[in-house]
Amino acid sequence: MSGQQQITPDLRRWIDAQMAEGFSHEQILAAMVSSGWQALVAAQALEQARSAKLGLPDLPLRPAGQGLPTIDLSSGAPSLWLGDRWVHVLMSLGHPRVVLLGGLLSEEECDAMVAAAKARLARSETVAANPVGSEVNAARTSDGMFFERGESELIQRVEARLARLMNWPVDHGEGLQVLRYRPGAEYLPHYDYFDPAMPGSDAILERGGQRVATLVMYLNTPAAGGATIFPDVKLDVLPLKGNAVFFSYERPDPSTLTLHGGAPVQEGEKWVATKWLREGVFV
Ligand code: PD2
Ligand code: ZN
Repeated sequence: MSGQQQITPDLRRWIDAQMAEGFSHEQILAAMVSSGWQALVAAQALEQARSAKLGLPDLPLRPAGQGLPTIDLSSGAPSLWLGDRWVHVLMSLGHPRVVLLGGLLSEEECDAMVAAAKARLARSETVAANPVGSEVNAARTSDGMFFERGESELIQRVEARLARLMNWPVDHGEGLQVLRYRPGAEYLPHYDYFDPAMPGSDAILERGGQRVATLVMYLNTPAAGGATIFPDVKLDVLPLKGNAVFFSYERPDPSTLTLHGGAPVQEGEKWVATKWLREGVFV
């Protein structure tokens, strides 16, 4: 099939009916793709239906294969309306592309995400003997878990807000990852993109292409330490509950200056939720 398909009223009605039947977003997307819809169009139609359900305006459609996640600061205003919440622009850097945001999540949203993640971290500790599906990451001494995309009303609400913030569809993002750092825990400097030369990267890249941007959201305020650091430009972002740091990388290359890490937590705990954005639909 050539050319971009159009989202028709019939398709929107069909998606609404599937959502009302209780099918998951993943199931609806898979059904659309297997009946011939282009993945990007299917993801955008689903995104529109999801926004309508939340009473939010439609996201502009993104031309396939173009551009990067972008926070539109062109209005020059210090706060951006994301359909359900104002977010404050605290700092913007051109290279590396970094934007620091204030008040992206409410106190209640942070607490609810920590509570939901804590229950799952505790469970994963009790099944630690079974390493299937677990990630071994020597550079990181925190504990982690993933929320499934759209798995709860809270996650849907936050993901829809992030899609608006970064002008990037929900389906082009991985599920939110939550990390808990205890005192002394850290994340050594790294790049979030996948090194295409690494063995096994083909399989990773098949699931939605490269990572192109990261949003780290702070779910609490540690008593001391735990900054997100960008050593190339000597930038330290102090973790404050509800705030977030966004950075994007147009190619998987150190010239993006997006080397970053989590400095050791000195006192208290640090909780973050990370959203990684992919070039294409992440499956
Ligand atoms: O927790 C952080 O500050 C941090 C630092 C570096 C998180 C990530 N990377 C990440 O989730 O990729
Ligand atoms: Zn990282």
